[in-house]
Order: sequence, then structure tokens, then C-alpha cells
Amino acid sequence: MDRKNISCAKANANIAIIKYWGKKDEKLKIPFNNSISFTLDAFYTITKIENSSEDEFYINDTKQDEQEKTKIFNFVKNFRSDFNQKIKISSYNSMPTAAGLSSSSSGFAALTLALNKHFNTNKSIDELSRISRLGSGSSSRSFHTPFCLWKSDDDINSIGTKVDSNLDLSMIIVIVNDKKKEISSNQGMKMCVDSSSIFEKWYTQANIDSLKMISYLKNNDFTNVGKLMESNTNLMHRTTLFCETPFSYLTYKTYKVIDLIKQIRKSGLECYYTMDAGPNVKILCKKEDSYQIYEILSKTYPKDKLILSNCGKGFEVWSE
Ligand code: 2P0
Repeated sequence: MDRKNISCAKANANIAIIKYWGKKDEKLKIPFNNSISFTLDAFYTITKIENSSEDEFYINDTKQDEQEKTKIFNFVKNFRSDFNQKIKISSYNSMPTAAGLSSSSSGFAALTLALNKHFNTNKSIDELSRISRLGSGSSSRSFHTPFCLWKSDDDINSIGTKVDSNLDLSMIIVIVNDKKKEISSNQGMKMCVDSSSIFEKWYTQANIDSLKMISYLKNNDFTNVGKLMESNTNLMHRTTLFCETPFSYLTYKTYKVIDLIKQIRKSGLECYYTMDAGPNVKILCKKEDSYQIYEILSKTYPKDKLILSNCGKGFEVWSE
């Protein structure tokens, strides 16, 4: 049998319902505030690692430039002790890369899991979440499903932990723009940390929000989960407007979607919005209402711009 010894992992992306926005330690990616996420079944990365004569890095079969490759192979050092053991890393994203659709959360989680398999490092989930965080903060939340808390803490404890809830939710993503964003989330949060006059107000409130959100999730209180998710994303996006050089990730198209969500809600179907470092809108709803809401949205938006996703089922690791 031709065994190539390919180590593979699949991880779901996660969308924050309480946002991570600002690092108090840039190198270690320790956030100013706790954040909480929901994993998505429809958004994932599959990463394959095989031995090779040289180090290589591909996303969706496209060879990545030296800058991307250097970033990824610096991360590989967390698992590879023998530098002479060269590898080829091939990642496949189910969603557009770097468009505010959380491709880096599933990307680094899948890479971390595949590296752990390939180099037989046998690290615990807590340790994998911690290491993954060093690559991309939000990826530390992709190790638990459907809800995960990432605590602002010291290096060892700033990891993802599961949040209990019996809520059965879905998310509908309305893609109003799938191009790579102009201001990366890393740049955007740094601009806010450095100069937003409401930054302290933001992270103080976000920490309060995270505690409230844990309790709403535990009590299966969807109405308050949704309302809090909206006020949290609103405050996060307001921080960008109070920078020395104000900017916004949201566009006219974003606000049109928000208006429609408010109309749907008035009609009696509960659904709530959140946005990340881009103009696309993610709508949280009960799974039982999701198809009906999707159908209403599809009267305004083409179906190829709407993605309906249930929660992720958890990561997978295997070899080929
Ligand atoms: C979040 N974002 O909580 C927030 C909301 C964007 C807006 O996590 O700089 O690419 O690599 O730690 O992981 C951006 O995600 O940021 C992000 P870095 P990352 O989902």
C-alpha cells in the first residue's frame, strides 16, 4: 500500500458573539478582554502536512509568498524540533480568505492540530489552544464547540474553554463583500488600542458583557444572548470611529442588512446581527427558525451570497 504519511486536520471557524478587540501583549496575543464564540459547521479549514524536500505552504492550491510562508514556518517551530525535517503544508478554506469571515480562526486551529499529529507532540487541548493563539488569537476558540470562552489572562491561562448551553442555534452569513479587507483586524485593533478615545470603555464593558453572556447561555436565554451580542458588536465598531484617524469596516450595505434584520424581528422571528473586521453580517437565530429567515433574506439577497450554517461538530484529526 502506498502510504504517504499525510497528517490531516479539520477545524471549524468561529464567530465571536462577544468580540476580541485589542491585544495587551502583541507578541503573545493576550487580549484586553474576554471573548465568546460560536463555531460554524459551514466554515472550516482542512490542513494536510506531508514530508517534503523543502518547506512549502499552499492555501487552496496556491503557493503563498515568502512573507506568508515565513509567518507560518515561524509557527511550525512550536512543534518541529528537527529543522531538517522539511514539510509541505496545504490548507483548504471553505470560505473566502481574509474577508472578515474568520478564515484565520479555522486556519491556525487546523494547522496546530495537523502539526501536533505530524510531529507526534501529543499536546493537550488546552496547550494546543494556547499555541494556536500565538498564530491567531481567535483560533484559540476553535477547540470547543458550540460556545467557547477565551479568557484574557496570562500566557498559560489565556485559552479557550467550553461554555455550557442547551441553545440550538444557527448563523446566516450575508456576504456583501468577499474581497480581502484593506485594514486587517490586526492593524485595526492596534489603531484602536493606540488612539481610540473610548478604548478603555470598550474593554471594560466587553469584560462585563462576557460574564453576562456566560450566564445567558447557561440559562438558554436566547433573547438576551442576541441583544447583548448586538450591543457588543456596536461598541466594538464604535471604537474605530474614535481613533485619531477614524475608520470603519461597515458600509452602507451592512446597514441595509441590519435594517432588514430589524424588520424580520418585528414580524416575530427572533434574529440578531454581529459584524467583524469587514462589512459582512452574521445573523444569529434559533435553528428551528433558520430556514424561514434564510428564505426571507433570499428575497433581497441572491442565494450565493447567503450561507446558512449550523454549529460546528468539533475538530477532526486523521492520517492518509
Ligand atoms: C473576534 N476578530 O473576536 C474579533 C472580532 C475580528 C473582529 O478575532 O490579530 O485574525 O491574529 O490575533 O485571530 C480577528 O482575528 O486576530 C478577530 P489576530 P485574528 O473574532
